[in-house]
Amino acid sequence: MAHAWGYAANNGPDKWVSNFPIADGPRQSPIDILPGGASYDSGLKPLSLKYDPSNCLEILNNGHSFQVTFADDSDSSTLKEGPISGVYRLKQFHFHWGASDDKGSEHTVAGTKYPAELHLVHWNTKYPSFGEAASKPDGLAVVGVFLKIGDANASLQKVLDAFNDIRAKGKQTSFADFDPSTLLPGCLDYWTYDGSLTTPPLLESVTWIVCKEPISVSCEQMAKFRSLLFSAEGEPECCMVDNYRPPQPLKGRPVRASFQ
Ligand code: SG4
Ligand code: ZN
Repeated sequence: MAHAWGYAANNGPDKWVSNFPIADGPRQSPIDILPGGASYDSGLKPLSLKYDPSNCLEILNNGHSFQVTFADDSDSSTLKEGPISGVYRLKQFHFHWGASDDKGSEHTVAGTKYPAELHLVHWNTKYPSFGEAASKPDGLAVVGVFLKIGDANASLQKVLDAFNDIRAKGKQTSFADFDPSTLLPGCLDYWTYDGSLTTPPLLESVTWIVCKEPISVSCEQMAKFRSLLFSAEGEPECCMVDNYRPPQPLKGRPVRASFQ
């Protein structure tokens, strides 16, 4: 990999293994979820999500995606139960999306690709910080939500309306008083499996919780995602699209479903 990692031909997912050998590891993400291959586990509890909009801090273009970051110095925005034990704090949420509506999600369902996927990233408070948790097998829990073309999504629009201030890599602006639970589907049935971060350093520390029910996004809203840039101000403009990793080998891992 000649350059920093990215999603282009010369530094994209196929090239990551040269600098990050764990890319070929035993619990990599994302995966293709085969509903028929997932086993219903009656012991899986419903997700308990409690988010405080006052923890919402800022929105940032990091050159790979954009993310909305949260104050994580108290237990006021947390994920509990579901497949995890203990208390996990919300750190940030971000998205992955395609250059066109026929691709963009990281997880797929029996080969079906969605135009985008939302990730809500939480860290296990049995560790002192996100940074420490990120390298532990039970350190992170990411809730994934598919976006499907349909009605415009009013909650998502609040996020997209901040894009004019974060068009280029490295740009950030304050983003206050947003409740991420407004982005969740009505039904919180999920699949869960042990996996990894989907970007370098690809650490195998993520309990993945992928919601069965997608949320809606309009074609116009998808177009707005594609108005962001991978490039920094002053560099040749390069649209932020196709910032997803394709499915990785399951390697015998169980995928469990919270629903029948
Ligand atoms: C995106 O690039 C986020 O912007 C990153 O957030 C995130 O890295 C990365 O995806 C991987 O996360 O849920 N897709 S994922 O596995 O959360 C981390 C930051 O760079 C470490 C903070
Ligand atoms: Zn992600």
